[in-house]
Amino acid sequence: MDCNPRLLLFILHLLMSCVVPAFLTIYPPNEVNLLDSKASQGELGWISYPSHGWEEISGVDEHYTPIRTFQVCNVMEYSQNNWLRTNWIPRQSAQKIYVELKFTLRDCNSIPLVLGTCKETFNLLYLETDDDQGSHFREHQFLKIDTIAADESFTQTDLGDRILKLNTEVREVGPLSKKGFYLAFQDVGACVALVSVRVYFKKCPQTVRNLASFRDTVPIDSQSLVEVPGLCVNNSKEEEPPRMYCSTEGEWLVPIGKCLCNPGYEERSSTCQMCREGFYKSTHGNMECSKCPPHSFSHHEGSLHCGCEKNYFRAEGDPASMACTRPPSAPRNVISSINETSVILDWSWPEDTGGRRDITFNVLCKRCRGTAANVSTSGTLHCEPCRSNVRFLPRATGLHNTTVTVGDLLAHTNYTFEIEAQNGVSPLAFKMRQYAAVTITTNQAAPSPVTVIRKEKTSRNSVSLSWQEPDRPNGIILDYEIKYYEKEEQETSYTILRARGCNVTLNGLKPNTAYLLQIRARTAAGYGATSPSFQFETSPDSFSISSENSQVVLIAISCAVAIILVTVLLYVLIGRFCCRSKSKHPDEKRLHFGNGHLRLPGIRTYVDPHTYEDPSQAVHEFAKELEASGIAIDKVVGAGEFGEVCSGRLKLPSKKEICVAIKTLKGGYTDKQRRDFLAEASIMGQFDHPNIIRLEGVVTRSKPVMIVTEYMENGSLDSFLRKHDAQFTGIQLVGMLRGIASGMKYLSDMGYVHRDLAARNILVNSNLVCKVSDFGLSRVLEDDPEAAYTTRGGKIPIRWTAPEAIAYRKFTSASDAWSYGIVLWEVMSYGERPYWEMSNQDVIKAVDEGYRLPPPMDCPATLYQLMLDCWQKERNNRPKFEQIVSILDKLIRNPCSLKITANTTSRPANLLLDRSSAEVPSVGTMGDWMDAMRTLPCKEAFSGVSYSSCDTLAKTSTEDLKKVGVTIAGPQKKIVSSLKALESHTKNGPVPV
Ligand code: ACK
Repeated sequence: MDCNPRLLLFILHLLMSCVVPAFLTIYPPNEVNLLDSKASQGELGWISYPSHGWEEISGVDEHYTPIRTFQVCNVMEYSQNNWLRTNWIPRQSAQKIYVELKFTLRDCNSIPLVLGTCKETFNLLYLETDDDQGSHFREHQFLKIDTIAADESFTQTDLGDRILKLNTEVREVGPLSKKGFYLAFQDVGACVALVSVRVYFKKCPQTVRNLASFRDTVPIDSQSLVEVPGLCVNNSKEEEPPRMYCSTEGEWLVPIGKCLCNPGYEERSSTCQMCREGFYKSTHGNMECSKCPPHSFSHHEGSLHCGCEKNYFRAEGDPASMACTRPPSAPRNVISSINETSVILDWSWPEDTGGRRDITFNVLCKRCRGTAANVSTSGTLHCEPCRSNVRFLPRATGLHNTTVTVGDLLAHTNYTFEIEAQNGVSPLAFKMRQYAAVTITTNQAAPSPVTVIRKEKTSRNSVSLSWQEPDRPNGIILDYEIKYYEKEEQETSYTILRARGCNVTLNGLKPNTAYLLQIRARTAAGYGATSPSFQFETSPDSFSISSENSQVVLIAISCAVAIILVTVLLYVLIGRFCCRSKSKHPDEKRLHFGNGHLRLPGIRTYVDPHTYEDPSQAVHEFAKELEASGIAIDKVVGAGEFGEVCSGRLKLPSKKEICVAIKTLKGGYTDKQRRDFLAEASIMGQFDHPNIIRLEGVVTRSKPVMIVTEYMENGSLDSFLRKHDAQFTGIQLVGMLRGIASGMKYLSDMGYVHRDLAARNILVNSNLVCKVSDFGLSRVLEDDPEAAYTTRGGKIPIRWTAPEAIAYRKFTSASDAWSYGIVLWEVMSYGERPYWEMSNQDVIKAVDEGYRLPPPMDCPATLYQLMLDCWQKERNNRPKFEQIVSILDKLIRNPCSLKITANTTSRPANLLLDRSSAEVPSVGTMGDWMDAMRTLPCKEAFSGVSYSSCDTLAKTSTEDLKKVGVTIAGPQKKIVSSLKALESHTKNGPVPV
């Protein structure tokens, strides 16, 4: 085979041009080239010595871009020493340089007939100089960098195989100190082609990290890192000084510190850019700009915060991320319950809280001239701020709860309370102030206690005392009650005296004995609180009775006592006989002993007008005769037992007009009808209480005969509740119930039994104040509590009446308490009919067997317990109205207690469940029940519902109903009641469980 080296070289050359690898022309950004042989299009002009050694050859790379290569292959000849020297390369800022060689090298074994001179390495050398020395070249000046061997040498020359391997070797050189250097390649007999030579140094390229920009940095020496400070990009601020380290490998390491975009700017592609319209950023930081919160806007780029829409505000301290808010609307449903000279105001949260939770309430008190009724007619009252000594509990402003108690008001005075809801932005929008107002008239109040008592004169058997009138009499003092007893006897027996003036002499006292005494004043409003106990002692005996005389004295005393007793007995008998035959007068002073309760002379007692021989006398005794010309009838509002009920206006002597209700007696009446009609006025006229309908007067001297009462804007309670099903808060309902109980307490204190207490006989005014009305059926209690008055055949409202009153006409305040329990049930069920459509006979039977109405839906457990207490079979176990008022007052003071509902607590076993509701027909089968349900307003909710058994159906709760879309309380109630009925029916058949 021909082994001519020239031929080999040619082959090599051919191969070279075909196998030039894909040279990368894009270098890493941290490498800065000082020399790149590939980049040169023309001759490189390197020095080759001797001239037949290294040869410069033109070729093309894979992209057919011309490149310059050097090759040598004098393998057939001995003692080769071929040098190739680059041009002078300026060092620039580099201290350490890298030399990257790409070359091919022929495996000596694969060259046939070589004479043992073939080498497989070549040497890389360098020479530092401060200037270009041109063609001046001295071998010995060069320092060796390394001997370069091929990782892969090629063996085949067959062109078809194309197995030439390109080697890449990189060598570091440095530190360099002179301005430039040369590289040299020494061949000592190898077959090598130097395809490319690249000389570069490394640097850390300019970069932005954590919004700080770092400049191009060249590492200083091979050991240490270079610390480089960063500069915050535009529109950003240094949070912590930014720094980074540049490694000798040209890599940035350990970024420390950072910059934050200014307010109004956000980070985008390592820069701080302005927030877009509709967005804002209020703080430094690298978070994104936020969208403007509700009710705010930003019309510019780079907004720090968003402005509020009209009528919306941001309170100081509201974060920029919070929606703009507005003042709340006025509180709703204000109710007032007046107790003498104090009033409890309750209200509901405003419908619109303005988007905030920091709601508080302020109550402004104004004292007004004119009457509350005047407000509705003339629309104005002359008001001035209340006196500073009016007491607010807990306080007047900044209230967090929806209730306040206002005390120390003047008796018989009109007040207006403005209740305003405020939130954090209210001070910014004072023009948008909205408040709810309620106008009330305080009642009479009992006098304050007597505090100063003096002893004037003392003897063996008597003492004279005087005292000062109470500080706050709150009206004209009718008399004083003086109670005294021997100190040692501890009040087990005591004596009561009354005095009109401020002094009294107590006679018949034991000598040398200590007594305790208490005084209380009485006005038309009743007794005030008792004074603290006052102690006095009688003088000692001046003589003692001898034992001989004692028997005589004892006999004499016994005789005297006997005579007195006989006289008193006769007096009582004669008195009783006279009373029966005489008509009674309201001011008549009587002693009542009933239920252990002592009613003392002077306490106003109800007088039954039927006991008057001439009933018209009773009317004029208790009711004011009005001029018909002063009454204007506006419209008919309903029908009463004796004629129409109208609304109208009454002109008062002061020329002011007030709204009134007018009951008329229809024409063609009998004498008895007239008497019975006017009896109601005679009864009503005796009462004066904020929860009893007030009689304005009667018209009896002209026709039609009329009874004129105050006007109650919301009509009767039962229809009012049905109209406003599920619309009141628990506390409002309790407020109404408290009013009714307070009115009933007043009636029972006066000895009056209503007999027809039911929601339909309670009237409601515009302030939700409930007043007891309808005194038609009522009768007075006789003095003896055991002697119940018996009606002759009158109609009895069975569902509302206590069993003993139905069975043997035992009407008492305790039977009124039973009716109150039914009213309580009516109120809590928003006007549901008690016992639904059960017949009267079934009701009597069920109640007699011990069954009771179930708790209305969502009824607080305490109220249901109160109902059950009112429905005690044993009437003495039922609560007195005074106790009912106090229970309800406690509930009002502690509204949280209303949250526990009877439906969730254990219920008594004797609940009467509805079997035959009017709207939910009696249930036969499951299918019937479902059909019945589908007639309700929420039928769609049921159309897709299927229940596997009556059991699951009957366990359905209000929550379950809400889930299927029945959200209105009315239908919910009916459905739940019906479900109970179904449960009862399926478990027990048609008999109540
Ligand atoms: O529910 P109401 O509208 O309220 O229908 C009845 C009707 O007359 C027959 O009693 C209404 N009514 C009775 N007294 C008054 C009153 N003082 N003020 C307003 N409405 C009254 C009652």
